[in-house]
Amino acid sequence: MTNHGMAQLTDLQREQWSVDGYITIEGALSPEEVEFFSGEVDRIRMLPGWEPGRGEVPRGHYAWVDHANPEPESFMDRRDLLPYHQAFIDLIDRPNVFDLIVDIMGPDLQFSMSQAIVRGGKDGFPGYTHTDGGPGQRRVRVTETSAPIALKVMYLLTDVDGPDSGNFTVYPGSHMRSFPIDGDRIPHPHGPGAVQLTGKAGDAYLFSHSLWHGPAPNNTDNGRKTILYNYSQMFVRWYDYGGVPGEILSKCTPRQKRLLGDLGHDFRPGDYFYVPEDQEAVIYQNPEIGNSAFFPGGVTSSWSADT
Ligand SMILES: O=C(O)CCC(=O)C(=O)O
Ligand SMILES: [Fe+2]
Repeated sequence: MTNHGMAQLTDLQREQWSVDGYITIEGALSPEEVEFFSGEVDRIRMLPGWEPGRGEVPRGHYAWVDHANPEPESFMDRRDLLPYHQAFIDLIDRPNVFDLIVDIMGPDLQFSMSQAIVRGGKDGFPGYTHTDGGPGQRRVRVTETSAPIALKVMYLLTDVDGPDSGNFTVYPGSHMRSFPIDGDRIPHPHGPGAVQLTGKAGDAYLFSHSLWHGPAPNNTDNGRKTILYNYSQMFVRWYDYGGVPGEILSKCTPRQKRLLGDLGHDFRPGDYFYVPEDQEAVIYQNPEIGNSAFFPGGVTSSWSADT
C-alpha cells in the first residue's frame, strides 16, 4: 500500500511486528513530554473520572469516582484522558507514532480508548496476562500478513530497569496463538515464554490486541507510570464512548475528529464499515488524495453494498 508521505515501519520493525506481535519505539516522547505527562497523571489522580469499579460493576468495567488513591506512587487506572488536557487530544495522532500505526492498521482506523495506568510499588499485585478487548476479541487472532483488529501503544513515563518492576510483559509471537483460559495453563508474567520488557521513560511499545501481555508485579519502591492509547479498525465499537464524543470535537483537528468517529454527516447505514470518500485524504492529511479502497471504478447508483 502506498503511504502517501507518512513514515513507515523499517524492515526490521515490520518483521518484528509480524513475528513478535509488538515493536518498541525508543524515545517516542521527549524528556520534556515525559515530565509533562507524568505531572498530568499525578494531577488527574486527584480529579473525578473513570477507574476500575471495585465490586460495583463486573470485571473490566469502570465506575465514576471522585479521585483515585491520593498517594502518587500507588495504583491508578484512569480511562478517557481526552477531557483532561489538549495534550491528550494531540497525542492521538502524534506523527512519530501515529504514522506507524496507520502503516500497520491501514487508513480505515479509529481511536478507541485512552488510559493512564500506574502500577503501584510493592503493593502485592502479582500482575496478570491477557489479550485486549475482552472475551470476543480474544477469540480473534491475526496472521502474519493481516492487519490487527486493534492495537495499543503504551508510553512509558518512568524507567523500567529490572525484572518485576511493573514491566510490560509479553509472550513474543503469541498474537497468532489461542489464549489458554483454563486453570494452570493460564499464562502469567513468570510463565515459560514470558519476556518482561525493560525500557526508559519516553519509550513506547506498540502491540497487537491478540498478543498475550500484561503487567509484571512491581517490587520496586516506585510506581510504574504509563499512558495507553488504543486504535481499532473503524468497524469495531469504541471502548470509551457510547457514541461520537461531541464535547471534545471542537478542540480537534479534522483528522482527530475523524479518528473519534465524526464522519461529517448524520449516521446512515453503511457508515464505519464503508468509510467516507475523503477517508485517506483526511488520515494522510493530503486533500489531493482520493480513496483507493473506496469504490473501484467510481461511485455508481447501481452499485450495491457488499454487506
Ligand atoms: O500495565 C501494563 O503493563 C499492561 C496494561 C495492559 O495490558 C493494557 O492496558 O492493555
Ligand atoms: Fe492489555
